[in-house]
Amino acid sequence: MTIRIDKALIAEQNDKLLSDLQEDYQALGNKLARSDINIDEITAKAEQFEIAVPSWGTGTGGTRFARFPGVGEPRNIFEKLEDSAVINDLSQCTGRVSPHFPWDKVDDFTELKQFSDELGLRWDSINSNTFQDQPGQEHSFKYGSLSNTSAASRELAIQHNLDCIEWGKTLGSKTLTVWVGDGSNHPGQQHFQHAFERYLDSMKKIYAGLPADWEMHIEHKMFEPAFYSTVIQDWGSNILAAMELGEQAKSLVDLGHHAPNVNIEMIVSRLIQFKKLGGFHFNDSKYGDDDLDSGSLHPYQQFLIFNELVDAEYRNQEGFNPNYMLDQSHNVTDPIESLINSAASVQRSYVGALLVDRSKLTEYQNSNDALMASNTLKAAFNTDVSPILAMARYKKGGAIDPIATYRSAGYRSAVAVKRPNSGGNGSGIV
Ligand code: PSV
Ligand code: MN
Repeated sequence: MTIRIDKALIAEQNDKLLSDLQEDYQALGNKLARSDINIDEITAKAEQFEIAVPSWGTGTGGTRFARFPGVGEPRNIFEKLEDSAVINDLSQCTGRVSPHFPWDKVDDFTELKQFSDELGLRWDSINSNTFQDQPGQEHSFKYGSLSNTSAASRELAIQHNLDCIEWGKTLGSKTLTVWVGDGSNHPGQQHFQHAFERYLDSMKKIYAGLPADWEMHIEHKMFEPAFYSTVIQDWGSNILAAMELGEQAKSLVDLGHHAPNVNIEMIVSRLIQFKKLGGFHFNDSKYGDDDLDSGSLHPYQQFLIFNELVDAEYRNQEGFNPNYMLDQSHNVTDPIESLINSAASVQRSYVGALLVDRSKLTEYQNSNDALMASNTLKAAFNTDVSPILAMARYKKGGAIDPIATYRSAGYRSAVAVKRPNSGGNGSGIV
């Protein structure tokens, strides 16, 4: 039987916090009104904000050294969905789940769709996986998948992506996300151009199987598992591939997949300009693809990305409809808490960016007033929008304080009883 957070408990916890929230909301509303901002309009936008949860993020992650399984972690896609429902019940902005195949493969996708419907969840982008071999796999991906020198391995990788599209159709998804770890560890190991040609050739075959109302999102990553060169290592290779494939192919930006100090918000702007921004995998990092909780280290970078996104939204930029998703590895926290916190952190960046005085910013940019342009962004970033986020959750039936409510519900210990420690969650080290 599915365990949910009791609605009565959410209401009871909210009752204790509501009058303080109303006071804080009123105070923030008065402050924003002085800048001609209507707080209720901002809250209405916050209510519409959605970010998907990665199915694999609900399990405990690990490093290449070890994985320490969490208590009561989900053992299959049905249990991952149960946890996702809890996250959404409390946060009210994570109604979609992004699956990863074959990790989440089931025999009966109609049954899976029925189960997600019952939980009130929808399906986000389908992630294919050709970065590891499956048991008994006939042709290995050890030396790459879509760009492998072996035609048989390439065919297998192409077919897997086509299968993902079929499974996604049953689930009601509209996007296929393709990330490959193909690359090399030694200078000279791989002919750069030929590997990219083979990749494009394979991708064209997948693209040909894409339904007309689907998009294909290409995800680049600078390094890992390949440590010398990676076929789709940067946004340059990414957009080139997306342009070569056609309109339905777009680039996906995972925040942890760039060289250190790269200006990600500017990459976002370029992709928006050329109608190639497909979506995001949000996370944070200090050294590499650390997959830390969103906004835990660089909240200003996250805000600056949303500054570009909100700017495009307000300009009604053609072809602008990016998909937001978290892609994190939770090694030392309860994944449910991390995902709730991270979704709220990304939502905070969105709401903060809505507060930027854009006409003033344009004036300062045009008059080359660098200091005031920067201060205009900082004024929005430094505004504590917590009351707006809490009010948006409350109005949608979520928790004013989702972490506290989750902890008082005792969900983790309740599911631990029916989910004995498996030692693994099927997703390996993510
Ligand atoms: C690769 O590091 C990545 O960011 C891709 O999105 C994968 O699908 C995901 O992590 C899980 O390994
Ligand atoms: Mn990713």
